[in-house]
Amino acid sequence: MAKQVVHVACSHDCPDACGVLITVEDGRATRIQGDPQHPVTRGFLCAKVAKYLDRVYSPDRVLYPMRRIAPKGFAAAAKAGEGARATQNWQRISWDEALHEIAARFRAITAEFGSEAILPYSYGGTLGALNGASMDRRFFHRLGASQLERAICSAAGEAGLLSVLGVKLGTEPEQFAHSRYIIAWASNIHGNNVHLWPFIAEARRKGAKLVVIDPYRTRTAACADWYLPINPGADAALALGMMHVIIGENLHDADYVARYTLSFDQLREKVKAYPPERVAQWTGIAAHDIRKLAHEYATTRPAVIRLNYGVQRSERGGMATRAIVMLPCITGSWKEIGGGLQMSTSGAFGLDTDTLRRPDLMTAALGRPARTVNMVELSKALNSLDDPPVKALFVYNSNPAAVCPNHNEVVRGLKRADLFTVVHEQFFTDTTDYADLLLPATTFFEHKDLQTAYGHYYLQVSNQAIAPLGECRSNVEVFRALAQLMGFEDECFRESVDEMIDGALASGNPWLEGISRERLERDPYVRLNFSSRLPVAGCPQENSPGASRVDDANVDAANQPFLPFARGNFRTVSGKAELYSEALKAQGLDPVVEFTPPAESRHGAEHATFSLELLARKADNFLNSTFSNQPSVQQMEETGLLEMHAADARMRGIAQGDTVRVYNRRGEIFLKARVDGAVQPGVVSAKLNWAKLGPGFRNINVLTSEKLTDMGNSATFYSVLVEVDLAKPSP
Ligand SMILES: Nc1nc2c(c(=O)[nH]1)N[C@H]1C(S)=C(S)[C@@H](COP(=O)(O)OP(=O)(O)OC[C@H]3O[C@@H](n4cnc5c(=O)[nH]c(N)nc54)[C@H](O)[C@@H]3O)O[C@H]1N2
Ligand SMILES: Nc1nc2c(c(=O)[nH]1)N[C@H]1C(S)=C(S)[C@@H](COP(=O)(O)OP(=O)(O)OC[C@H]3O[C@@H](n4cnc5c(=O)[nH]c(N)nc54)[C@H](O)[C@@H]3O)O[C@H]1N2
Ligand code: SF4
Ligand SMILES: [Mo]
Repeated sequence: MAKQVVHVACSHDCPDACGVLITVEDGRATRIQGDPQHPVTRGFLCAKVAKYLDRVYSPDRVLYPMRRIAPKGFAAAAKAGEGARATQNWQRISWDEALHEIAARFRAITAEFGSEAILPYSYGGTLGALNGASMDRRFFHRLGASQLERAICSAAGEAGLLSVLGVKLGTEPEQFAHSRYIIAWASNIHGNNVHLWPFIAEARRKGAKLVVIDPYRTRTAACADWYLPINPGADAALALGMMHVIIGENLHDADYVARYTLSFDQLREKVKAYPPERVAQWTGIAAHDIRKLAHEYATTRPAVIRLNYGVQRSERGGMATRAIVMLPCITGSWKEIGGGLQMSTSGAFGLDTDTLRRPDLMTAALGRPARTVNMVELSKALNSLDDPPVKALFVYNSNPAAVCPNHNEVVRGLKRADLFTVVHEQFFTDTTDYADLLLPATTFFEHKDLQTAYGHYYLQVSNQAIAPLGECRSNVEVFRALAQLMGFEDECFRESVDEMIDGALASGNPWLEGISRERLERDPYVRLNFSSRLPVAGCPQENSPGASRVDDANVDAANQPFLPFARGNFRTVSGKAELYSEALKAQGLDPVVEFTPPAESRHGAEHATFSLELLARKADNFLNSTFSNQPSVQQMEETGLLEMHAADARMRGIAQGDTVRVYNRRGEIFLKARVDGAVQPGVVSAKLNWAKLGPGFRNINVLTSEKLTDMGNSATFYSVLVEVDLAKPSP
């Protein structure tokens, strides 16, 4: 029997980008395990991906192209009594037929409304560099389709981080083992970033303290040395309060500040307005605790912050991130191994994204950049966008009918009979219920890709382990075939996967020096080459206006700890950590930093009507909406719950297990009350999953809004006010 072990990289939207080994026997995957040789992910997988064979070989996979032969919508499917698959709604067709129909419809729509009436919609189904964003972008650029602003996840935090550092770099996970004080700030480590935990555990064995700042008592909070529940959206106030204490008591690193930061004096003035007593009222954290946190953070060395994206899913999330990122810049903890901060490491990879995505094809096609539609505002785009209206939607790598805010309005748009919707998917998701044409997609077992990471600095080639199931095709192959049918002659549409990987690696980023596809195929865990010199002029580093300076400060021997800002090297315009930003001022924002409570919060105007702050969180065992339909994973995650505090429950006559109605102006959902101490008074929490598997075929996004954040135009999933009533007592 032919048996081999293939190295792949998990491509899910997760900071860890695990090294994975798949045993393949006679063409069938028979075992999945973590690659013990991967220096960060070190041989274990999260619980959901450990069950991945169930996903790949699920009887529920979409395996063939199909055409809808029933009305759009889940109700239609449910009535026919077939649950999620509803195969009687579909007629199997050939790839040829499907692709010809798409090409014909795209041509007709372009002729009548212009090419911008076509909207691509994709996000984090796979983060592989090729299947995430390459041939698809080339295709839509060449077509002249509307551009999608992919801001649903991290854009506010990125804008906040970049406003101070100028680049998305941070402390590498391995260094957390050397930290003595670790703050997990809006960071659900056991749920969303589990491979960081062993490094934290190692640090704690050596005496480090773990502090968790989160309005939800996560598993990580439960095992922290100090858990600080914070009111949602109040993080900027806390960081400002900490800086008030640190600067006020001269606990900052005056030398580092003088050398490497811009406009410290303005920050010093600003933080005077945030004494701990004032900050306590916003954050719900006692003034003496704020003082203690500031002291401990500034004086225990090295101290590191794992900042995750929970903070920035809030109306003022950009400014909150900015405030927190200033902390290691004033304590100078960037100098120390095990110091600094990590939010994202993705800025180090510097692949040649222009070569992968070819934005020049769009300007060539239209003579200008195409209009931009923010993916957070899909409901508005489908229901009210004009000139031209959206007439065709091509969804891949995403499940908007589950993950988009203001679900009811999204569904109203997706139901439009005149909207031509194509969905390329692995499963019969909430979104496929509104597709006219359904195309079968491969999993990361079934195609080759190049994998970066946003939680460490290792690059991997993910090999193809098995042949595609049924007639599944990868994103790259679908858009390559469509380009051919549309008559797009450009050479780039004929490139092979290997040629695309080679092109991505040939960016000139010095940290990729010596890293070729061939080397990655031999050596599955290659760390970026930080021994190489800093980027020099012309290097296509992402968002790095200051990258033209040559500096020797980062010249570490290979495999030495990477200290990106030990001697400055910030990639801002000034080359310093910008505590004052002209760019923010130009946007009408505070150029230093400030705190304003979110409108949808306990300090906002609507609080009189809807008095509870909802955290519409992710599930530890799902990945956004992915996995929520997989029986072996469902067993690990209880859904349909509203977690609330005993005081709020009592006030409403609600007891554990009762059915409650959770509602606001946007919608309502019926959930089961769970009174378990996970949240503080005034806060409730519920988790994301597939809508059609939820009570009343809805999910928590019926309550969330498409309001955008202060920076980055991102989503505000964690700035939501609701009210809760008793609907039906438990029997
Ligand atoms: N198991 C699992 N892993 C995942 C995902 C998943 O769905 N499940 N999703 C993946 C994706 S797409 C991403 S972007 C990353 C995101 O990973 P994280 O950045 O960790 O994102 P969240 O879970 O949104 O938020 C983290 C924590 O912030 C808390 N939080 C909410 N509001 C606030 C606030 O105002 N202040 C503070 N201090 N904390 C707040 C939440 O309760 C949560 O525990 O995880 C990835 N990994
Ligand atoms: N209430 C609430 N809503 C949220 C969030 C939250 O915390 N709370 N989190 C938000 C965040 S951070 C994010 S990133 C978004 C995530 O939004 P999405 O990226 O849409 O997330 P998923 O639900 O994981 O859906 C991805 C889909 O891609 C499919 N897929 C996987 N691989 C491939 C492939 O190779 N090709 C194709 N064609 N399809 C593939 C999967 O089967 C899956 O259905 O959700 C956002 N929505
Ligand atoms: S989802 Fe994250 S933790 Fe799980 S296997 Fe993939 S990369 Fe690793
Ligand atoms: Mo995300």
